[in-house]
Amino acid sequence: MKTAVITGITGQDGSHLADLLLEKDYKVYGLIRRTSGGDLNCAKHLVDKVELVEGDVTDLPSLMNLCKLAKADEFYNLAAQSHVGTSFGQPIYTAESTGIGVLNCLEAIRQSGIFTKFYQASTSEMFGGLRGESLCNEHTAFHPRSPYGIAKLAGYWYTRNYREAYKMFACNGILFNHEGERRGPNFVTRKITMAVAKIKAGLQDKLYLGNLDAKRDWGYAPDFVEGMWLMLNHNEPDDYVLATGQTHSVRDFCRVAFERLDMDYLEYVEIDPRFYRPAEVDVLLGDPSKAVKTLGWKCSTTFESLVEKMVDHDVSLIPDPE
Ligand code: NAP
Ligand code: G4F
Repeated sequence: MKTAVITGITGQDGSHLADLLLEKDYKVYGLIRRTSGGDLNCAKHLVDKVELVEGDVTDLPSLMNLCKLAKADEFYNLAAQSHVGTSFGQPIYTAESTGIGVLNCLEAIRQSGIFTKFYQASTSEMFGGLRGESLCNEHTAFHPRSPYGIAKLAGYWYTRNYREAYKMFACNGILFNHEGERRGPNFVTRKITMAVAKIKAGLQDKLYLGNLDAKRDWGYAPDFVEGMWLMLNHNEPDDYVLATGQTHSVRDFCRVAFERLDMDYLEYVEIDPRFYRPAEVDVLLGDPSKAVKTLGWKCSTTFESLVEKMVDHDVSLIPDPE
């Protein structure tokens, strides 16, 4: 039986990854933060299936404790302050959790002396958008546009440095946006699909958004966590882009989501400048050819079916008026 550690297990990706590793018969340890409310968010269904250990990626001793306890074959670092907009308001905390947190994980593994493969949740935000090229791949120059993107870029380089300096099996997954039924409510896709369900049920009147013209390469989260596992189970450590190779605007997402319930987004969506960002990433579009060719990775979900799955799920959460 293989053993894995997941930081960020209460989030969208961490919970999907835990489901995948449990299916593969792994023993899974998840790092959780102590919160006043004790809410496990997306990990509620995992309580009896995985070992949950309290700690924080900003706290090296808690990570060393976890490494010694788990003696893991694989360590997936998914913990981060992951909201780009929030990172402008909380840049220091974002640097500590999203950037230095990666260094803490790598040091904890190195100091434990146990051979553990490491996955770092890097991001397309490091590219900062398309500038001249038609899509981004592993060779595209980075130009982050937010404190989040900058912190992630530090994490990317820490990971590469530990691979080169200490011969660690350490990989960066440079993942483009991926969404789904467990997406946090403050990310634009879930904010839209939750609003669509509530508006249809008469529980909400309007949906207030920021930049409708931003374009993202949106895939389905369960496809992407499979790619994380493939990276750590390849024979050589390396860095890979995971993306769908298609891009759509926030406006496109609204149109398809409202149409799913026979509504016209133009009647409900209003602009609130509070949701604009001080610096925007206008267009993201990724080229996953390396992961497809080398790892056999594929994404199975189209943009339209992603939107439909999310809307249908949020409709199912609306309580029956009876
Ligand atoms: P998410 O839903 O926001 O989950 C973030 C997780 O990190 C939560 O479990 C959160 O725990 C945990 N966390 C935050 N700060 C922490 C800290 N200081 N110590 C320990 N845990 C902490 O994010 P996601 O969408 O699943 O993304 C997973 C990772 O992939 C993130 O690193 C994100 O930046 C990166 N990424 C995501 C995407 C995407 O499109 N989803 C694309 C590229 C990269 P709490 O529940 O306690 O808050
Ligand atoms: O859903 P978003 O907040 O995701 P964003 O900024 O692309 O970041 C996500 O994907 C990254 C990978 O590329 C991850 F690294 C990161 O952790 C996160 O998962 O915003 C998407 C777009 C942006 O252009 C934003 O300006 O939607 C635009 N937008 C328009 N109105 C909005 C809103 N975003 C949010 N969150 N809320 C709005 O009301």
